[in-house]
Amino acid sequence: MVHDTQHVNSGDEIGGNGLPGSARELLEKTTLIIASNRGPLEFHIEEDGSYSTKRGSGGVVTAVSAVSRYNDLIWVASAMTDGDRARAREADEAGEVIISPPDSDIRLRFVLADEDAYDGYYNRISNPLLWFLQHYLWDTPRSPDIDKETWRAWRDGYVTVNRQFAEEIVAAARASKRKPLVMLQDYHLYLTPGIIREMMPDVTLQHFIHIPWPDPDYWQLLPREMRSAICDSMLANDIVGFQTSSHARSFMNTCDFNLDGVDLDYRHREIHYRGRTTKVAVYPISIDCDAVEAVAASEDALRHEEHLNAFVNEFTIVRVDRAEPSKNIVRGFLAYDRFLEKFPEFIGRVNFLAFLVPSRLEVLEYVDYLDDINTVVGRINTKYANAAEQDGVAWQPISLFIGDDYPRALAALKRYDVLLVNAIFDGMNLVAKEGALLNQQDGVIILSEAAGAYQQLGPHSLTVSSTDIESTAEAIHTALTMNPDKRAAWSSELRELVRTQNIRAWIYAQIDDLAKLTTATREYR
Ligand code: GDG
Repeated sequence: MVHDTQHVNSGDEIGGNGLPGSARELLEKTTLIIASNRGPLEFHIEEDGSYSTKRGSGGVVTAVSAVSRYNDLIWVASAMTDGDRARAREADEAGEVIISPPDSDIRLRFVLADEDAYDGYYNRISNPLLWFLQHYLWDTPRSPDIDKETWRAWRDGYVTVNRQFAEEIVAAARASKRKPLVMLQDYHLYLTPGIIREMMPDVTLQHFIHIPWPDPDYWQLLPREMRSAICDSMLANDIVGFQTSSHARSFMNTCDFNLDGVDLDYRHREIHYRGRTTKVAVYPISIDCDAVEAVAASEDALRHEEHLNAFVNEFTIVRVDRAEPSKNIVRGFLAYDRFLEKFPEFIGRVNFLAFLVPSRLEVLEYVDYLDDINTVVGRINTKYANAAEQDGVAWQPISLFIGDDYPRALAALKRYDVLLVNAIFDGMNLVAKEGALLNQQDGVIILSEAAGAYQQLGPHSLTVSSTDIESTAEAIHTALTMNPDKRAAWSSELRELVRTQNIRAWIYAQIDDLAKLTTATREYR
């Protein structure tokens, strides 16, 4: 097993001031253009017609803010709210290339797609087609059906919006006096680098993929025209980054499989294609420890923690996830049921608290999955309805907390004896890192091998195969009966690892690699 931790700078190397000198020098000479489907902030229209803005809480926004003081930074993103769209139109009419919202250091350029094109790009191709493909989620005898509508969504949606992204990025780049450095995010924008490269041959392009990259055989479920276009465009990047080394390797193999004239250099993780070299790198994403700790210590979280006292038991198992098929929530409950069957001495002494955020309810599979979750929880709770009492009332083995409440989720992470993170295939699973940072019980993490976090946290966690209900039940038992010294040692190792390999380390490692690349090619000199 290859552990990729060495690739990311440690907190100590980064030091108090942060960035290595060469990387800082690069940032001072360039304009960093970050492009992602969802932007770092949203505009809303108030009753008096004025705009208010709401900043997103995602880790990437925090990471980028950490480097923004060295750089002339611009974020290119889809206009998603009515306020975004109105503000984008206003900017277009006024010839305002970059929007600088008041009270914010973020500067923006919106991509304003027409409704139909956006629907094809987002609701038909990105989610679910690419998301399902990249998480190996298809029940292949039945799905996907690539039909006339899919092709229309590809040509008039995905291709169109990716072109628009490229045009807006190039417009932002041309408006800047400094050299542009473009960092693209994720699966919504696979065709964007190829178009940018045609428009600006000398630009530096980097693309980070937050989700898994499956093997070339599985990519064959997508028509050749689509997958070749994706690979061809991705190789217009100078660097393509992944969460794990296995995703990186699969990407290299997928390019080789789908394109003619590809030359792979596994030793240096490089792909040579059409006279260009693309470096393939591994940057496991992480969390903003200070921000996570601040939310966990907030009044809101403390209030939730108090409320959770009524739900914890002698032993408490927690999971925190979007209600998302790739997270493997149903099998987690089946494993818990099996654990109670095999080890009946735990009946009445252990509670499973599941904090689930409803997600993508416009996609049928997600609605069905939420139904499956409710059904299995109902069945298990009914099965044990008269099995034991807790504080004088009937014991309930599983409590479901459904809804969007981040402080509550973090409050729960402080309290687990076991955190179950058993994703089928996943990018990183930041929840595992948040748990490692916040937990106050020397809790044990059960991690599936195909969760991205496994490569870093695996050595100090119990690991399972995601489909193996029997072994997951055993792992729950092992965790709950583990020697306290071992629990304490693992917890402290994990906390230390997350503290040093934090979200700043993630972005600094990328900028550092870009600096090495531009030095090697004598660009920006
Ligand atoms: C994608 C990839 C990759 C929890 N409850 C609530 C809430 N959370 C937070 C968690 C965590 C985040 O949401 C979920 O992050 P994950 O990494 O676990 O999963 P995805 O959402 O699937 O993220 C994934 C990630 O991108 C980053 O690259 O790791 O593999 O799939 O921080 O604590 N957030 C809100 N309300 C809640 O109730 N708003």
